[in-house]
Amino acid sequence: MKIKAAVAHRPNAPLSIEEVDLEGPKEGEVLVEIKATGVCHTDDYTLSGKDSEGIFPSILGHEGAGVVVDVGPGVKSVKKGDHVIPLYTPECRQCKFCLSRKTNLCQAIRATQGKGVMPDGTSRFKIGKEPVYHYMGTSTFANYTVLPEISVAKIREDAPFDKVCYIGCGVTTGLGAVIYTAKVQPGDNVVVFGLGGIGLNVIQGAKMAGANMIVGVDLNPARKEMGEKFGMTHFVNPSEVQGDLVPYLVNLTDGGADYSFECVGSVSVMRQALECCHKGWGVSVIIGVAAAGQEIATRPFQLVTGRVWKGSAFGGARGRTDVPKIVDWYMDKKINIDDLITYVLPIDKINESFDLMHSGKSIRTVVTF
Ligand code: NAD
Ligand code: AHE
Ligand code: ZN
Repeated sequence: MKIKAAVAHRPNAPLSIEEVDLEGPKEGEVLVEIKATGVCHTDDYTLSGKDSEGIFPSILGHEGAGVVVDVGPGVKSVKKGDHVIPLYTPECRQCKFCLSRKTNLCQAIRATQGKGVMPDGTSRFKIGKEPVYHYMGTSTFANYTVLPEISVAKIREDAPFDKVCYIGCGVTTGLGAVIYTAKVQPGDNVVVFGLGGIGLNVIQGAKMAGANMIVGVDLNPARKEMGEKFGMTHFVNPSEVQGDLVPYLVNLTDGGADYSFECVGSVSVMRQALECCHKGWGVSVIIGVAAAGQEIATRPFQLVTGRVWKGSAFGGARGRTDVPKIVDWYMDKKINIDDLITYVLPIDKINESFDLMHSGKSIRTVVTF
């Protein structure tokens, strides 16, 4: 079938809106009509050419919501008409990783997903005779996409696509890092670096968990008001701090953070996030994605003296199990998504979403079809 997609032909070039051929779903696959998609910093990162797994030409996008319009042979868990959120972290419930109960990182299709192809090793997208590659197993910058059955979470039908698409990445990543990865407890002091589409959801999660101090750190002064709306108790702009940021934060939190979260993707900020943690027990969670080739550093003494460095992908959430619950939280008004969606644009204007991100004007832009 002919579909409309925003194609990334090469790094750093604007996405090109064009007609693409999409082959129907094969065994174990589903065809989804994408109704809305958020634009995440990770899409921008891959488009920048710094992602070691970035492949061109490809159809980016991993924060979508839509409707199943066709299913391939053998598909049992979803049917035509089901409302779904595509999952870049699938949940097969059969691989060693799923069965371990220790991680959400299902590996059933990770190798082919990282190569931009479906599990059978081929792409469903083409322009003329040339393949166009999938991205993160989702490719939501298209009005139709094909996904493996294990890469969709069925959600309730009354949930608005243009809001719950954000649960496909940013909301779940931020809330989940607090609830599933860190397991923040009432009374904990939390420091969040980077108050964008992810960090504000970390703040929202910390508030839900009953944290005491929720300190937000961002270079953009406009993020203070938004942070406070979501439960931030203290705002720190590093450019306004006299002297080093780390001792300032340790002092502010009476010895250091119980939990810190890095939501920027900068290795120097990752070091600050670890070192502002409390001696003996503070845990720092890396969420930000740093460019290929970058490495983190600290004195081992920081770990010897009890600080813990860990990471979180998709908030540690098991997509098919947890995403429908997070949709319920939104519908029950337990979480606020609406105020974080600062712009809604038609697909033809998707390139403006990257300009809004770079200028610091947007938290999340949602693109509709
Ligand atoms: P964003 O652009 O919306 O927000 C980034 C924020 O960081 C901005 O507010 C910016 O002002 C701030 N910032 C920049 N430099 C800073 C510094 N030195 N100190 C403090 N703040 C600084 O991006 P986002 O969509 O929120 O994504 C954040 C990061 O998380 C990206 O690296 C993205 O790729 C990554 N990410 C990871 C996962 C995961 O599963 N691990 C999921 C989604 C996004
Ligand atoms: N291809 C990238 C990996 C980037 C990365 O870490 N991605 C996160 C999700 S970011 C969503 O906005 C993730 O889920 N990681 C686990 C995984 O298996 O990819 C690179 O830098 O190489
Ligand atoms: Zn994302």
